[in-house]
Amino acid sequence: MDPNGGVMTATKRTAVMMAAAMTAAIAVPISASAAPETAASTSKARVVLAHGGLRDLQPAAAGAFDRARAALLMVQYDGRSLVWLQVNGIDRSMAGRSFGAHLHVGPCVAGDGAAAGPHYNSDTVAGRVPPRIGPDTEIWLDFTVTRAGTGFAITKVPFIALPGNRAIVIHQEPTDPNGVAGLRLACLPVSW
Ligand SMILES: [Cu+2]
Repeated sequence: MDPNGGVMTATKRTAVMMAAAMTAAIAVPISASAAPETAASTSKARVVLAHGGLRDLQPAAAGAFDRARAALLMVQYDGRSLVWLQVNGIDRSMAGRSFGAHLHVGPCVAGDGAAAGPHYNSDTVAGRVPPRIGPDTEIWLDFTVTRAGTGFAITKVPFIALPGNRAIVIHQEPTDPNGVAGLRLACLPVSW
């Protein structure tokens, strides 16, 4: 209900949705321990948050992400996922350049890019052969570096990634239509 008695505007609706997402994020630890299970809880959103300094996957050379930090927010609901990635502290000489970033199945291990394994692909998980590769079956979060040395990406996918110790990997190049983005530069661990 709109407290002003009028039709809810698009701006208001967006604000309400964002507030709901933030409330869900805050509510997760509380509802997990306190709230009794109800029928409605089956449609509850799960919120995954990860943040911290990026781990260096190319420690032998100085890189643009050596001082970077990142935050990832993933909201899983109704068989879908909304994912936000914010990267700060990127070398400002990279302004205007775009980098590929994806959710990979394996963990984020400093100095060991291979440990992250392949992209998380919902077709692969479902056993579909061959798997379709694209922004609907994988979580792609390519970003372009701003003059302030930040990057931001948002994506929505029609699946919920299974829990695990996983990695957001940042690559040297933008993602091409085959999902290829070159050298693995840095990663952010994400577990749920
Ligand atoms: Cu990748």
